Amino acid sequence: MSSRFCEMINIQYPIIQGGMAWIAEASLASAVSNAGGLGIIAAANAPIDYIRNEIRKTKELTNKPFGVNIMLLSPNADEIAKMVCEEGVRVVTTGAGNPGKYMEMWKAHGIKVIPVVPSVAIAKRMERYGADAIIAEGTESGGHVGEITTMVLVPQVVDAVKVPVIAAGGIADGRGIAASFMLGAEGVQVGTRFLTTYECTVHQNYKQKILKASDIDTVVTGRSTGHPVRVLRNQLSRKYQELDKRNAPQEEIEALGQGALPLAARDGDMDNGSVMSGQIAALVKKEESCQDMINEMFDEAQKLLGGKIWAN
Ligand code: TUI
Repeated sequence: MSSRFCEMINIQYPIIQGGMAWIAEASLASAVSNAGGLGIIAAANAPIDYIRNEIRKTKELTNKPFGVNIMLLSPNADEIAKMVCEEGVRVVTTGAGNPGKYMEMWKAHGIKVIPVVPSVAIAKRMERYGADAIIAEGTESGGHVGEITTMVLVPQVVDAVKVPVIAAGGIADGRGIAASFMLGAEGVQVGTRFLTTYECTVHQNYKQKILKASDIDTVVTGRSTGHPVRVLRNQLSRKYQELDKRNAPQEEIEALGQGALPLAARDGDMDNGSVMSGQIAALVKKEESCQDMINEMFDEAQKLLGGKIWAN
């Protein structure tokens, strides 16, 4: 089994923690990195100084590699792209758009760039721009999603590019890791299962909603806005669905989403907040430390694969 990805980033286990908006900050990122994975701080729509501070805090909490996820729909994306160079960040993952215009600057600063992509065409384009690895994210994921499932997307992206491919979407245990490797991935990105770790600072109500979720509890809202988002069903998702059904104006739909993420993640409002989650939430059954979670997942994957899939 290849450990090309681990060697590239200098991590022990080939697992990236998803850049969950309003959730993934210094506490979670440093815990994942200290456990041997790649912890990620989500820049999302946050102000630049907030993110800079999270980066500095993470550096105090770990001396292992960590990264920053830049959500390209953010009005601050240009500023954040420059700031990560100033702060000496070693790895950047990107989401919700094309990072092409920043690539040269990031490469010049020695940053490893790992874009998240929802299709083969975008994966090929990212490799041409100089991506060091590609995260192929299936529609099972939480948050902003594409159309294609992980099972279908990953092997096609593996065939289309030479750089390591990281599978994302629907992975929450050792079986998911083993399956991803069988599809040709050299690593996984996991979001939803990290939500219920002790080090994840998301509101306790959010954790409980993940722990109680069943297989059919997520829905994709906002398809008509061009930014479809997978969330756990609640009062807000039902409002979205009503607006979608009667072809409400874009502005009305987008207004509904304003502030909905922090409302769920920080204030714990499970009715009016946007509770982003992957379809795999039902497989998440307990709260635990990041270290225990990662060890358990990779022990199981190793048994299933009959060999090690990581560096040391
Ligand atoms: O980005 C994500 N997941 C996210 S971002 C987010 S914050 C948000 N909130 C409200 C509305 C929209 C976003 C929550 N979850 N995943 C990675 C991802 N990237 N999924 C899809 C894409 C993507 C889409 C198009 C990547 C590239 C792309 O390229 C378009 C182009 O122009 O080439």
